[in-house]
Amino acid sequence: MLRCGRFVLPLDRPLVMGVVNVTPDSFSDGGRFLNPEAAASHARRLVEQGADLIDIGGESTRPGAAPVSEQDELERILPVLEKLNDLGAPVSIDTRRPGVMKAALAAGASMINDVRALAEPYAHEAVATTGCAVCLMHMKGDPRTMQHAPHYDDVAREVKGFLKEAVRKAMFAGIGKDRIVVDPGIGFGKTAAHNVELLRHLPDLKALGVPILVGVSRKSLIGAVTGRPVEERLAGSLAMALLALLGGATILRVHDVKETKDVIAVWEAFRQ
Ligand code: 7PJ
Repeated sequence: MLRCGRFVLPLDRPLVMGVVNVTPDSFSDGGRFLNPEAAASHARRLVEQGADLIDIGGESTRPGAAPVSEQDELERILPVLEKLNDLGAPVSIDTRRPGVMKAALAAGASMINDVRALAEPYAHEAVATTGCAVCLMHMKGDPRTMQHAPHYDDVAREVKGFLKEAVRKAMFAGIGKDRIVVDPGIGFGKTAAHNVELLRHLPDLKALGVPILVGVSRKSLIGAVTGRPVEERLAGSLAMALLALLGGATILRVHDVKETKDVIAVWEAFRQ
């Protein structure tokens, strides 16, 4: 099980994390849920569709995205969080900033999803003193430049080594293993070939002894493989989600919750 603030999530079946972006510039749904009311009702709809947790982001991390100020990030996230206190499912906040982590956790968030794996000063402290869960993700470089010719000698080994060290640091800071999730960071400083290689080596990450979160939903990887624009990547995303399950993923971060639940149903029928 995963300890996640006031929630405890079972891990005997795969979980779905539904994405709600409150950014004007996210690649697949940027600008749709900038209004807190619209964002909150989208989160509720995703939970009705079967999302086990909701991930809210106020700073786009898509390739080339410009950073936003901490103030702007807080102004995007906090009004949505306030409206979701009775959601009945944990809310994760996608942020790299310790100040945003603290404010969000105080406002009822149950998980921190950090694409920088708590690299900023005081990020470990912001998380350690609470009971929230944390997702430690691998990223090479930063969103502005990460897709400029990323290079690895052995991508699977490098990512696993990074995540192992990130888990060690988190535990050293006092974050219990039952609160930690790792993520290879599909699309974050990786070519399509790197991403496929990582998916193929996903079972290697099981040795870290914590749940594996994977996000492929609508990503450019799906575009590279299928040749489809972002609004036509559902089928490719679902097929890739099934491959992630096959590799041992326990949490799928997706935009299309209802369809992904069907993939999980197929997977459950197959594996039993
Ligand atoms: C991911 C994420 C991911 C985690 C984004 C997008 C780009 N957080 N935030 N893993 N992707 N943990 O939604 O496609 O793959 S933003």
